[in-house]
Amino acid sequence: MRRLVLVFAACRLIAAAPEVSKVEPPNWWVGHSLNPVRLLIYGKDLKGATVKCAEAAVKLGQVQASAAGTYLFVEIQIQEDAKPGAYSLQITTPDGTATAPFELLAPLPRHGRFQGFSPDDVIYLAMPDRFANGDPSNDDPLVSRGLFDRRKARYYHGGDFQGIINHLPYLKELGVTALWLTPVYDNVNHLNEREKYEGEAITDYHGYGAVDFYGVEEHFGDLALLKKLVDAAHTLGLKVIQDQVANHTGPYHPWAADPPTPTWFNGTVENHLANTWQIWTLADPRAPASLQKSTIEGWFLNILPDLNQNDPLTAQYLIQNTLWWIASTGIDGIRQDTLPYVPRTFWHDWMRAIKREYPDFRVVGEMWDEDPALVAFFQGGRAKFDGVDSGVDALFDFPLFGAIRRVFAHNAAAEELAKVLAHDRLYTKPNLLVTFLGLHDTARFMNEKAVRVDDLKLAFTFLITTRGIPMIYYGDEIGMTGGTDPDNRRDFPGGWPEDARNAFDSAGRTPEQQAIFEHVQKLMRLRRKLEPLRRGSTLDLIADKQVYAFARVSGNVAPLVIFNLAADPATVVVETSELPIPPRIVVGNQVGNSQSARSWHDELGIAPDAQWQDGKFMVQMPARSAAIYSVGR
Ligand SMILES: [Ca+2]
Ligand SMILES: [Ca+2]
Ligand SMILES: [Ca+2]
Repeated sequence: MRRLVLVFAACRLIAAAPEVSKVEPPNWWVGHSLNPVRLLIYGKDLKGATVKCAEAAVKLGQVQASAAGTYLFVEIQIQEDAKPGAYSLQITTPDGTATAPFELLAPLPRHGRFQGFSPDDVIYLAMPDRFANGDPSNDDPLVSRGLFDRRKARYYHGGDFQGIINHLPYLKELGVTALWLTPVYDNVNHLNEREKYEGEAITDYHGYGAVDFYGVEEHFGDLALLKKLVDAAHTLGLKVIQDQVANHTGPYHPWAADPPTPTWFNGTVENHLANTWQIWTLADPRAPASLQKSTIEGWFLNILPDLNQNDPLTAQYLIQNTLWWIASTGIDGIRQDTLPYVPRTFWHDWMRAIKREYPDFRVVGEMWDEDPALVAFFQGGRAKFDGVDSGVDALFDFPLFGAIRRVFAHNAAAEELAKVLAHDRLYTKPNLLVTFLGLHDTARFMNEKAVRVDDLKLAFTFLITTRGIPMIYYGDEIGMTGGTDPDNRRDFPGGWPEDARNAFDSAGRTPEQQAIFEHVQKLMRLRRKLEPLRRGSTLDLIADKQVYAFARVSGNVAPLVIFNLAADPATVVVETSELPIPPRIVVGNQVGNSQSARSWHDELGIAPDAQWQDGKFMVQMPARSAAIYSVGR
C-alpha cells in the first residue's frame, strides 16, 4: 500500500501536459445571435491554462478551469467577418500545450425550418425505440452490447431513426402534421443499475437519462441520420419536435462524479434532496420554502442528478445546448421535460434566447397536473405574482386529459368537459395547449376498464374538434392497449420485419384497427378542411349530463359539434335565436336562408341530417354518437 502511494506521488511530480478529450459545443454558427459562446472543454491538467486562437475571427474572453483541472470554460467571441471553417484553440500550461478543435458553420437555410407549431398542426408522439426497426445492424451495437431484448419491457427493442424515416408516409397518410420524438440524447452504454424494478436493472431506452447532451444514442442512429430524418419529414410537410431535458442528467453522466463547477448540480451524489413533487408550492406566494426547495432542487426519483440552473455557467451551457440542436437539425419545436422542477427565471432566459434567433419556434412544456390554475401559472405571456414571465408558449392540457378519460371511458357527465374548458380564462393562450387522450407516461385509453372502441372514437372526435393543438400517441390510432409505464410503450405492430401483422398497412390491420384508423383519418381531413376547428373560438351551446354541443366560430363560419353520450338516442335542439351570433353563421355561410327549413349533413356520416327551422337547430342523435354539422351541401 505504502509503495503504491509513493508511486502515485511520484507520478504527480512528473509534469503532465494538458490534455483535451472533448469540446462542447463542438461547433457554432457565424452570424448567430448567441455570441459570445462559452465552450466547455473536457480533459486533464487544464488548471492554470492560458488559451490562444491563431485566427483573428475568434476573440477569446474569460477562461476558467475547474479545481481538479478536468474542465476549462473558455468564452469565445465570434467576429462578424468570421468565415465558416475549422478553428482551434491552443491551451498552454507551464507543462505543455494541447489543442481544442472547434468549427464554425454557415447556418442552415431558414426556409421550411424552425417553423414552430400551432393549432393548424396535429402532433404525433413516437418513441424511437418502439416505433419501427429500420436498421437491424444497430440493434445491439458494439459499444453497448447486451441491452437489446424485445421480450423485456425495459430493454432496447431495436426501433430507430431509419424506421421512422421509412414510415413518414404512414404519418402523412394518417394526416398528422408534426412528429414529436422522445429524447435522442446518448444514453449510458450499460445497464442502469441505479434504477431497478422487481430487482431488475433497466436500460435508458426512453432517453430521459442522458450521459451526453451533445451525443445521439447509437441504438437510434447518429446526428447525420437525425438530420436526414428532419429533412425527410420537412419534405413531406411534417414538422419535427425534439424532446429536451434541462432539469437533470442520467445517473451515469460523467458530471455526476466530477461536476464542472461546485454548484453545477443541486447537491452531490452523496448529499442531495429528493424531489417531493410539490408543484403547487411553486405557484403559492406563501408556501413553505423547504417544500419549494425540494421541488426545484430535489433529485428526480432521488436518482437523477438535478442541474442547478441558478449557476450561470450551467444555465449558459443548457441554453447553448438547446440552440445547438435547433441550428444543427432544423427542427421546428421542443417538448421540454419536467418543466416545473426548473426555476421559471431560467425558462424566461432560455425562451428569450430561442426566440431571438428563431422567432417562429415554439416550445411545449410538460407540467403534469390536472389543476388548470397550476398549469396556467407556467404559461408565458404575462408576469405572475413573483414578477416572472416564463415565456413558455404551450403546455400539455393534463386537466382536459383527465376529463376526457372520465367522460369518454368512465361515463362521467359530459358537462365535465365544458367545466374544464371554463378555466380557459386563466391561460394567456388556451389555444396553444397541447391536448391528448394519452401519452407515454399514462396507461393507454384502451386500457381503461370496460372501455370500448366506440368510446375511443368519440374521444378522438372531441380531441380533434375542441380547442388546442391535438396530439396523438403512437398506436392509439389503431387502438393499441397497454397499462402504465412500461406496458404503454409496446412496439408498433409491423415495425419489425418478424412481426406477424403489419398495422402500417391497411391490409395488415384487423377490422377494428382499420375502423379506428379510418375514423382518425377522417377527423384529420375535417380539421384541415374546416378552418374554425383549428382557429375558431369555442362557444358552448349545451353542456349537461349526456349532451355536449359547441360551435367553433371563425369569421363567417361556425361548425357545430354535438355529442350524445347517453346509451339511448336523444333529440338535441339548439336554440339558435339565443346565440350571440347571427343564426346563419352557426351552420353555414349562406346568407338569406336563415328562416327557411334546411337540412344539414353530419360530416362524420353517423348522425342523420339535422333540421333547422324557426330558429331551432334539431337533430336526432343516435346513442353514444358525435356529429359535426358544417356548411350545407
Ligand atoms: Ca435497429
Ligand atoms: Ca449510448
Ligand atoms: Ca430541478
